[in-house]
Amino acid sequence: MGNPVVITAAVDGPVATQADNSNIPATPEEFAKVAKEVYEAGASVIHIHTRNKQGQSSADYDCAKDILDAIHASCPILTQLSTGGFFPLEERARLVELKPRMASLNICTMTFGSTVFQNPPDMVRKVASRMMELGVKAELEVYDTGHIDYALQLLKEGVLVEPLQFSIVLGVQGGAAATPENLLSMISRIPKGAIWQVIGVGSRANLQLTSIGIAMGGNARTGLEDLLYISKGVLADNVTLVKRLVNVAKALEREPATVEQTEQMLQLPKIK
Ligand code: KMH
Ligand code: ZN
Repeated sequence: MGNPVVITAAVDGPVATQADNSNIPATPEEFAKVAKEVYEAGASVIHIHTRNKQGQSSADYDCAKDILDAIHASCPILTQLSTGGFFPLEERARLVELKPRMASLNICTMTFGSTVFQNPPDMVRKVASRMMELGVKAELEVYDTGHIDYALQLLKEGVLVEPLQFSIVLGVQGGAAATPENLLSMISRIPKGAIWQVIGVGSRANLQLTSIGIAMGGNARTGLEDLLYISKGVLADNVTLVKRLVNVAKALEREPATVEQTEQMLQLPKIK
């Protein structure tokens, strides 16, 4: 079996809480436990949104540090810290100082469901440059075709480095809808040499679109950030979602990438 697939587990997200799905981790210990479980199930990357000890979304530096430290002590999974969410970008951006191997970078302001996801251009440039200085690889979350063009503009300006690492996010209200047609259109616009994964938001979209992405040679993400229910009325959990995606990959004759393979495939900078 050739062409390994990088599987990312997005275990919590910025919005839902344990009241919505009790399988969402809240404390550092819970993050560490789920990290080990998804790692053993085949994920090589964990995408994390910082939470305080009460399990609420937070941009607190110390809370993020505690979560990262607990995960790093539990298993070798690569950590990707989110700079997304609905706090001002100045606050979210501080988290990159913790030097995770990767951090998300949302490069455009947009409507996001009933709220506004604020990512002002000058601040985005600052965060991108700082990530480059620290050796933190930017995971570029793109929600529509224009965001890919904007990433190329930032590359031209020298605040991003190749290979660009795109996450094609489909299914956010305010971004492109979760359809195979939109996915194909977005993939066709990814520049040669860039790396990409599929993020499908919502129960049906998640399985359908990540499967198409894997079949087309891309990487894929799943987890409770992207869907809370595995099927109608049935709450999901992170490990089951990762196992399901690993089974899809294997059925398509691709093996989940190991941590070492992922470091090479994503060309992650050496730890500084
Ligand atoms: N839930 C994602 C689609 C990020 O992690 O940087 C949006 C998000 C971005 O939270
Ligand atoms: Zn996220």
